[in-house]
Amino acid sequence: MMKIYFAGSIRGGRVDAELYHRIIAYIQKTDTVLTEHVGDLNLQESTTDLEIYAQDTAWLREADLIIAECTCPSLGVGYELAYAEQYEKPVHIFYRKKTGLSAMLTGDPYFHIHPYEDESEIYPVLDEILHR
Ligand code: 6IA
Repeated sequence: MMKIYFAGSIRGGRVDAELYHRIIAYIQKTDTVLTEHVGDLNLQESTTDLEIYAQDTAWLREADLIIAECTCPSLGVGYELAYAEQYEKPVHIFYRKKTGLSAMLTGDPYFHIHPYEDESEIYPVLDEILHR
């Protein structure tokens, strides 16, 4: 069982929260998701930003790999991806082709980037990433 850090926008906007929820549930069929709250449809303010930062960076260091959905731009997710690269964790990024993605991600050959048109394309790629 791998420990997966799933990254998705929170304060950047919750338009894709349901999509995050479905991706997380799919990963959880075989693996552990450290960041289940990212797909929580009723996310509540519960702790301080200082604690969030300390917990999330600890989870990033603990994770076997990072999976991010980057269609909705998020400063926090961008920060997490750079942090994961510093710790040499494999990073897989999904985004909807029509919205485009920051050149700071597409231009960094370290990242595995998976553009898609339809959500159904995500799941077979996840199967490969998770060695199913
Ligand atoms: O800049 P953003 O908020 O969009 O950053 C989103 C990313 O930062 C996610 O991938 C999370 O891992 C992390 N993150 C941001 N906020 C939180 C949070 N609570 N709890 C855990 N991880 C977070 C924020 C409280 C919320 C109700 C606003």
